[in-house]
Amino acid sequence: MAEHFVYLALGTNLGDRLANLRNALAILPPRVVPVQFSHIYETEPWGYANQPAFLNMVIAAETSLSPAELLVFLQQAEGRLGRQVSFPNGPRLIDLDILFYDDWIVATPPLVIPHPRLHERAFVLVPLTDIAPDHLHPVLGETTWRLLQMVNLAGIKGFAAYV
Ligand code: PH2
Ligand code: MG
Ligand code: MG
Repeated sequence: MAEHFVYLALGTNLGDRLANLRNALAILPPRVVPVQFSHIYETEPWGYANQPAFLNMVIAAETSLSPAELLVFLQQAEGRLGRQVSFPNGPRLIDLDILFYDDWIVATPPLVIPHPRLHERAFVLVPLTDIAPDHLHPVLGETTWRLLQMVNLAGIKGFAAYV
């Protein structure tokens, strides 16, 4: 029984980006079972400008893994999908980040939930608003929709309705 409900962010800016998203969604089950999918957005790189545009999306998923197990599982999935070591905010074949884990607050780096920068990032908040506009951020006490009002939406374009 999958008793936990999580939101995950997917990002990719190398190779066949749409295929990278599809492949990521395909290898998550059965440990992590996607149940809701945002649209897909093409987004200007944030943090380090000199790299290709990203595709970003957000999913909701069910899992029995603990937060620490989920982090390891996602890192292993990134490796199986072919991700090479890069630098912070640098180009990546696939990035799988935990945004929320139920309404838990976890602060044991490298495991920090909610994701510490999600509220600053339009490339996360726009797709998260597709599937969870009323979700309350357990630390900030704001809904996704309210957080979205506070970020700059420049550089975020719709790319595809569905993977
Ligand atoms: N991920 C980063 C750094 N910068 N920029 C965009 N547009 N999308 C991302 O997913 C992204 C980024 C680090 O994980
Ligand atoms: Mg990331
Ligand atoms: Mg990551």
